Amino acid sequence: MSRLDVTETFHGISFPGHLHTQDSLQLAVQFHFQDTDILIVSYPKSGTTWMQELVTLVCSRGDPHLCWTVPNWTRAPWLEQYYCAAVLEAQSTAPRLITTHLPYHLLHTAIQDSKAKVIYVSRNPKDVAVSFYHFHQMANFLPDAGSFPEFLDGFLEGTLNFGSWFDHVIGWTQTKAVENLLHVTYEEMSLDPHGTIKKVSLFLQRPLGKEEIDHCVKHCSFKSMKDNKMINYTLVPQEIMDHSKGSFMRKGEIGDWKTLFSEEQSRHFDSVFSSKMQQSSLEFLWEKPNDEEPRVEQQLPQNNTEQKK
Ligand code: PPS
Repeated sequence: MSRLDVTETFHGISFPGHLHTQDSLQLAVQFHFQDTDILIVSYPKSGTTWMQELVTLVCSRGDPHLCWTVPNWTRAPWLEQYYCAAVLEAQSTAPRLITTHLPYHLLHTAIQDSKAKVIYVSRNPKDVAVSFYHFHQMANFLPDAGSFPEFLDGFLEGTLNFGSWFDHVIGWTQTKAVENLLHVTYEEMSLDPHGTIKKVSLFLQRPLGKEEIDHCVKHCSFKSMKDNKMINYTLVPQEIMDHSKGSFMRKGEIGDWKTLFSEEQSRHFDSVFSSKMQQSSLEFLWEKPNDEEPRVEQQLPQNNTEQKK
């Protein structure tokens, strides 16, 4: 299946036709979750792959064997991609680890009565936009990104592939969206890997010892993952992902948006953010705390997320 130039539009959202079909999207929204399933949910470029690695390691108590021998799309397939059903069918052991970029409003019917454990991963949307922009340069299954200002407009308007970041985050993190949901941010994974792994392991009811947590931290570090072909997408043929134009494991930093955003773009982004996130009760810690007070984007009541440390 190549279909590099095909875009599938499903419920008004564009998806790359290379891995998505109308059938695969329809199957996803009707999926029957098992109570033992673990579902990683994210808007693209928010730390999905990192969480796939982290959860794989937590489930193996820090043993990297699976991470080094099985590609991430086989051990944690994307629910909406065409090969998912076959991969899950071939798996005999629980828990099934499944990934999705679908927004809540498309998946809520399938997930609402399930006891599956959902881990929602979010990231500073400015960093998401920059990472996604660079990814468009190398991923031949995504449309031409255009200039960065054009791309940023598309991001803010929600017209890029996978839809609106704002709808995605608001939908999945609203109160009682899902019974068992843990919200983890890219930033806390970066700033407090030990604490994050402990938190994820407790959520999955697989508490780990200190040494096991140390192993998880080591094997899901940026450096370790960048060198691991099971997760760095170098197994994907050049005509699909052009590695001469960039790396999937690109920088792995907090705040890289500052390299591309102008001051004016940043101000505009902040004002769109404030207006679109008015109804959200999330608090975000997006800057590395130094001597100053960390920058908190919004301070409203907390809902079912657990990202305050
Ligand atoms: S995708 O295509 O949606 O699955 O992409 P996703 O995995 O969500 O996001 C890719 C970005 O995550 C960074 N990444 C990491 N950063 C720090 N540490 C680790 N271990 C790590 N693993 C992945 C990856 O480099 C992409 O971010 P950018 O900013 O482009 O480097």
